[in-house]
Amino acid sequence: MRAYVGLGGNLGDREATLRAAVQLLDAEPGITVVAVSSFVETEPWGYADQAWFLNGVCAIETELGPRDLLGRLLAVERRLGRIRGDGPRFGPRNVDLDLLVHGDLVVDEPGLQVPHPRLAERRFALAPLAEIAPELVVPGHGPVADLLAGVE
Ligand code: PH2
Ligand code: MG
Ligand code: MG
Repeated sequence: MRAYVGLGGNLGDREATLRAAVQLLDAEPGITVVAVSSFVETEPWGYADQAWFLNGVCAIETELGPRDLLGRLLAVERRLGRIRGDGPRFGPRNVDLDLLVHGDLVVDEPGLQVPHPRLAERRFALAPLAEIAPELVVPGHGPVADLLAGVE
């Protein structure tokens, strides 16, 4: 299945960290990275008092279901030194890997929501997603181009 992973971070060497995240994802059994967007600097969303982020999106081909895939994303975050549970919600982090879209799945369970519940509000995720998948229809939401046009 084709899935899309949001990449972000605003601490440390952001570009090196996002590149390393893509490599580690591609090295995971059952995950092949098939496209990577450009990385762009973005104003912090949700919590203003922090450094600007570097954001991108990669497309992967995977046999994994969403729960297994999410587990791999969190494992890659940990390998890159992400510490969870400290700091404010939406606050600073060196790396954040978000499962944005997974095939045509719609899942709403504790700890697992696909498509990502805030995707439609986030230009920093929609713009790189539209760059690598301009024809994508986000399940339950509509064409990515329409979502991007609708976000302020
Ligand atoms: N991630 C957040 C909160 N705010 N803002 C930007 N610009 N980019 C992000 O990746 C981001 C954010 C929580 O995951
Ligand atoms: Mg996030
Ligand atoms: Mg996250």
